[in-house]
Amino acid sequence: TGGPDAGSGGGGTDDLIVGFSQVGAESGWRTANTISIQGSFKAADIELKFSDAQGKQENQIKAIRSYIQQGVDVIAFSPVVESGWDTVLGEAKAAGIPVVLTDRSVDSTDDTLYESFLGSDFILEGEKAGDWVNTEFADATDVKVVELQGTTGAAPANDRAEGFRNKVTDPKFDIVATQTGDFTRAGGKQVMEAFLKANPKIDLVYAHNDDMGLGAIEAIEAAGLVPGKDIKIVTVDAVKDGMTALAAGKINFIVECSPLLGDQLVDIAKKVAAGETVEKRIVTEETTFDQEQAKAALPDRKY
Ligand code: GZL
Repeated sequence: TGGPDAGSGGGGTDDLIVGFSQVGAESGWRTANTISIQGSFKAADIELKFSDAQGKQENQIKAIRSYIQQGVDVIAFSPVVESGWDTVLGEAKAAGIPVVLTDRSVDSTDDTLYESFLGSDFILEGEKAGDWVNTEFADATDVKVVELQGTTGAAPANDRAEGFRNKVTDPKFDIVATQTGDFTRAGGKQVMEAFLKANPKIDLVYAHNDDMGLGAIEAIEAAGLVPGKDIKIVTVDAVKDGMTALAAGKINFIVECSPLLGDQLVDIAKKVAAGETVEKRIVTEETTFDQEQAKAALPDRKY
């Protein structure tokens, strides 16, 4: 009893237990992210306790408290919104359980509350979308823009909005409407229907993810307009359905946001459990796609 293999926790990967709280299942990106994380931990033969919060912060807080009670070795999660985590992360710290952030971050000023944040630079993603807009509309004089924002309060929504506005500064661009579609296809469709009713002229849709862009396509077509031509669309993620629409000419540009964080999370969890220091911030590598690049990339896309 009590030997190194007696489930002492952190004694080695074979008895390592990690608790993960996932945002939900709101988009194609999220599904791919879940598959990546579950697949990587299975391949590493590390026990992963996994919970889906259905997009509710209180469910994530409950899950984290449960992992603390269970005495897992590492807690990892993707915070659905940026704020409101200091108390529960303080409880994990008091219990001596290290925390790793993936995908989205928190706005806690106390960065001892987590060991590492692995995820994309969402401001850069917004800036990449803005750069494309400036090029695409270089010769235009009066561009009416509508924005489908991600989940209110979520880091990708806040930062993709900020990054876009860092770049799209010429007064010829007029963001006539902006509203959250909650990162879902249904949300994007519903909000775009309202935008179309309220705005006689729309030249561009900036959607914070592919799923809302795909919903906007349905609304645009239902209004008898041609997406990608009458109304141009730029989105973020580059999941298979988005890339298919891009290759078909219904979307004009996609900024990639990689959901494949599983292997890196396994590596961080093992190091953290072993008491090794890890990089505080690990930025995901990702690119952008135009319509031609999407056609070429589609056959090899894993998600
Ligand atoms: C981004 C991730 C976002 C995706 C959406 O890293 O948090 O949440 O862009 C997903 O598709 O719903």
